[in-house]
Amino acid sequence: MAKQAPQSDPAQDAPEVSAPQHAAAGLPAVGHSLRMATEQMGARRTLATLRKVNQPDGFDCPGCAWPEPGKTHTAEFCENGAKAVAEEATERRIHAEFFAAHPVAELAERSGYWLGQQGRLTAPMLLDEGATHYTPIGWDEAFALIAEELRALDTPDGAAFYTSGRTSNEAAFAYQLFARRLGTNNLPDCSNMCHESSGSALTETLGVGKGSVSLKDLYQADLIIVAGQNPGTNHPRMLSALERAKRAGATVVSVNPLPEAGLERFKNPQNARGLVGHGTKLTDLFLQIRLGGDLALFRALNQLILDKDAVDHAFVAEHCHGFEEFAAEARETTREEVLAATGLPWEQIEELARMVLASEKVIVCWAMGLTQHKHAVPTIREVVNFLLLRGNVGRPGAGVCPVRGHSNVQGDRTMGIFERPSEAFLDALGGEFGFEPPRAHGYDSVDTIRAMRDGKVRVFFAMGGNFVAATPDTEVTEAAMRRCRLTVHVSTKLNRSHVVTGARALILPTLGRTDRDVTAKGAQFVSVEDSMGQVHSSRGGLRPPAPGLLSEVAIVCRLARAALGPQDNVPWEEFAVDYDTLRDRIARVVPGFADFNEKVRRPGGFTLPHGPRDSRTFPTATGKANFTVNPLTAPEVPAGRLLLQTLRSHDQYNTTIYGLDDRYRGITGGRRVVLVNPADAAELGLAEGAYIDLVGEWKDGVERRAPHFKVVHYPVARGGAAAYYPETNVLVPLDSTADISNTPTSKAVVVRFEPDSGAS
Ligand SMILES: Nc1nc2c(c(=O)[nH]1)N[C@H]1C(S)=C(S)[C@@H](COP(=O)(O)OP(=O)(O)OC[C@H]3O[C@@H](n4cnc5c(=O)[nH]c(N)nc54)[C@H](O)[C@@H]3O)O[C@H]1N2
Ligand SMILES: Nc1nc2c(c(=O)[nH]1)N[C@H]1C(S)=C(S)[C@@H](COP(=O)(O)OP(=O)(O)OC[C@H]3O[C@@H](n4cnc5c(=O)[nH]c(N)nc54)[C@H](O)[C@@H]3O)O[C@H]1N2
Ligand SMILES: [Mo]
Repeated sequence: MAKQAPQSDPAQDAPEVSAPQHAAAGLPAVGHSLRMATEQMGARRTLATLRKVNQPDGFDCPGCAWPEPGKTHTAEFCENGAKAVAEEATERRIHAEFFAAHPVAELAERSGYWLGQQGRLTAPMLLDEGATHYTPIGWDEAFALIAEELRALDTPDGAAFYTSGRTSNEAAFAYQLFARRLGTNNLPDCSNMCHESSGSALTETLGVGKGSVSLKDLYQADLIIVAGQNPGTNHPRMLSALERAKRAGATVVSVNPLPEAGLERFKNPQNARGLVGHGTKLTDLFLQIRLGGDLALFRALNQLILDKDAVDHAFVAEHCHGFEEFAAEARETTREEVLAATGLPWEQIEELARMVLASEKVIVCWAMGLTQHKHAVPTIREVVNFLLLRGNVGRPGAGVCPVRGHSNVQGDRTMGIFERPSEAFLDALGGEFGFEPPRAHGYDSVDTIRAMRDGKVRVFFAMGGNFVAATPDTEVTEAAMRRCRLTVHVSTKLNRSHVVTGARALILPTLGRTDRDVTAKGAQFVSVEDSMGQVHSSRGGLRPPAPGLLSEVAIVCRLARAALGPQDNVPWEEFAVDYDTLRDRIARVVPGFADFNEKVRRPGGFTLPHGPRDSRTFPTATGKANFTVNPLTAPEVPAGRLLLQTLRSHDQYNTTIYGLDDRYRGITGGRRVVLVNPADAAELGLAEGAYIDLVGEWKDGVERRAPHFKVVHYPVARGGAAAYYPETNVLVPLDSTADISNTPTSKAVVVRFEPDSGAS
């Protein structure tokens, strides 16, 4: 078995466990964020930077995609936003000498945490064929080298262009245009591993693959169900919105296999009561569901609504399609199936149903706990059935709320980062630039790995992200990357994907959100779209980490010119220096962006149109909102095994590790822990504090092992376990993906426990 670098150094990974907390944020969060920020940035830079986060004249927080409230507080950021900012705005630097001192083979032994701590990348670097070290390369030479490798391909489909969700609208638009001018739709993105299931389910049922609510709707809702999401860590500013909703009378229900501190109680660090008091109780009802039980839960609710005939018949008759087929199936649901799949007491489901019936306006929020299962798409379709039944789409205070992850992941998709673009989008793009875009669908993230493994993709290019660490089946993926002719990463920080390379590799450093972006045409700004379809500008203010660093837009445009040649009629040079000219093109290609340059300059930006939300028009195949029939399924777990979900700790941003603590869950000083219910632990003989190996089981019979995890007895729902991503990605089989969306099943891996084989 190939040896892998762990995310944290085994020698320093010594987790300590104390009781989990029951409230999030408050004074400790403020202290924690300021300490991490000043460590990285120094006091003066910390103050100057954090003051500009999410302010109308400042930059969009690179933390998450939660929207900014209209009237911003002086400090519209959160503990984890501050950490994300500090990670980027750090004063540490990686220069060419660093690469001269550290051979790639040595860097490949380092943990992801260590790599990330070395600082911002400052110069383009090349790892040449057979070389042991990265060496400096000029920008033009780097672009010429990529162009040469692209030209050597038999077909443009031999290249794949990955995007992580921090990329701005402007850079994303230029990037997809470049890929399509080259002739490929191979535009995999992080969304494929994230909310793809939401997009698939919502596009089919409502006609728009995005959420239908605004912050105002949350404030007006009677009932908010938060399923499969840990906002205390991953979307801390959402807690302020939930707090405000509660003040206005909303009931909040949380559906999760874990009691998550942030959802239980919130101490708002932006007011005195939150800083020192007990905070606000957020969750009125906690349903501790089994992993993968949500389809059954929503089905049971739907059956209860049908039984009581509490259906909004007028809405269903006017706006929906497929009600009868759906209702016939839902009426057949048996209580036994629901209890087995959810593990919930029936009384709790009835209690939730009573809340639903007492509520006029209902919102369902969700994230990875729903999207990363084999039956994720049917589960989210059932959530839509649930909302449609009582007319909870397209009216104030109600709707679907998939809570996005990366700060511009939604905008990137709007800009055309998609391996399966619509014909309408391609027509508009081709019309604007006078060419025939490729029509064949491209590879998503999982298919890109398969294609690299099979020798079909030979050039892998990544606009941000950390592909080898974020994707499943780490050993398969790393071997696939190594088969490429060339791997290229446009990055702000060093990560694992820079040291697991093709025959040749390039690191192209770039500006981040917090950096000032000045071109020959003066200061530029970019734009992003939040989780609620609000588009606004983002302008960094810090001196860039090195002179001569290029923005993502400039990198794409200069590469495009090098690869497509002087005869290409797209004005790449103009785009690279004057982003207004790019925005003018976006305005003509992407629906909802008319007058982009004018609207993006309004304070707070503008909201994209959304048919279901704005006028109850549903651009689906039937022209109506579609009810769907979703056969009831739940993960099966053989005796003596548990179902493992891979989730985030409080001190990480996806594959970027900020620290070794998971404060709310009471874990400090280490990441190699597995949370197991004490009753399951007793049955399986897993003593608290014992070290074990996690061994994945899947139908292909391949052994996947993650060694040396400490057992923590924790109140997780029975039959399930939890451990951190990306240490556990080695356990997720490449071919174990969600039906329809092809998203890796990161929340459902069958594991058995074997004696500890030692630290790596
Ligand atoms: N600080 C910080 N912020 C982030 C990120 C980060 O890493 N750090 N990542 C960003 C990104 S890209 C994303 S996508 C989001 C992720 O945001 P989340 O989706 O909140 O992230 P996870 O840690 O994967 O948490 C999944 C949650 O779902 C629950 N869950 C797991 N399986 C099930 C299930 O079957 N049913 C139900 N009902 N619940 C389940 C888990 O117990 C956990 O509470 O956060 C974004 N924001
Ligand atoms: N097992 C398991 N696997 C998962 C998940 C899970 O829950 N469990 N979650 C999945 C999800 S939801 C997601 S979104 C993916 C995340 O997958 P990715 O988006 O690929 O991973 P990140 O860790 O967010 O990428 C971090 C890197 O991005 C670069 N970066 C940061 N900011 C910028 C910038 O402004 N510009 C550029 N060019 N580069 C930048 C830095 O070099 C940093 O090292 O992982 C997925 N993988
Ligand atoms: Mo994500």
